[in-house]
Amino acid sequence: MLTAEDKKLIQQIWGKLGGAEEEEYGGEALERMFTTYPQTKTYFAHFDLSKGSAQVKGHGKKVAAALVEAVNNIDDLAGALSKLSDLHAQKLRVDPVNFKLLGQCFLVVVATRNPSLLTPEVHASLDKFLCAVGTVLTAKYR
Ligand code: HNI
Repeated sequence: MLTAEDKKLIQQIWGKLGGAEEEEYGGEALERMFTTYPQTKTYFAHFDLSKGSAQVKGHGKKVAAALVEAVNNIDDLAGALSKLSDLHAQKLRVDPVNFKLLGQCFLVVVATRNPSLLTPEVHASLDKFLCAVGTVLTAKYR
């Protein structure tokens, strides 16, 4: 459950990440996920997963855009992510454990690029937010 304080911190940090760079966060998070947790590559067998892959970058942009959409609709995550929730649950069938892995990688990207912004409080709120997104994307599994 995201508190009013969590929402404030999440919207603030997102405001500070910066547009162009933000797009790269998704790609870097994916690259880290594939390298650190190679089992996640099974879902992307049809992708070129080599270092610097344009396909991974392009997919990262889509993931980042979905996260921005979620931040912009933080009071209605289920509504904002409804279509993606259908896709991940009914078509892609990604095991829910993988959302935690991608979330961790995303946090590492934010941390390495913005060490001063990721205070323990922001870290905690961002972690809750990423977990909430994962919960919505896997809600229709049951
Ligand atoms: Ni995910 C497609 C967003 C987690 C595997 N995913 C998408 C798309 C978005 C997206 C956006 C593109 C939809 C479209 O084209 O209409 N994915 C997100 C978000 C998260 C997430 C916001 C969590 C923060 N996805 C994951 C995880 C996995 C995953 C953890 C597996 C490890 N996603 C996929 C796959 C596709 C996908 C596979 C289809 C890719 C393709 O283009 O074929």
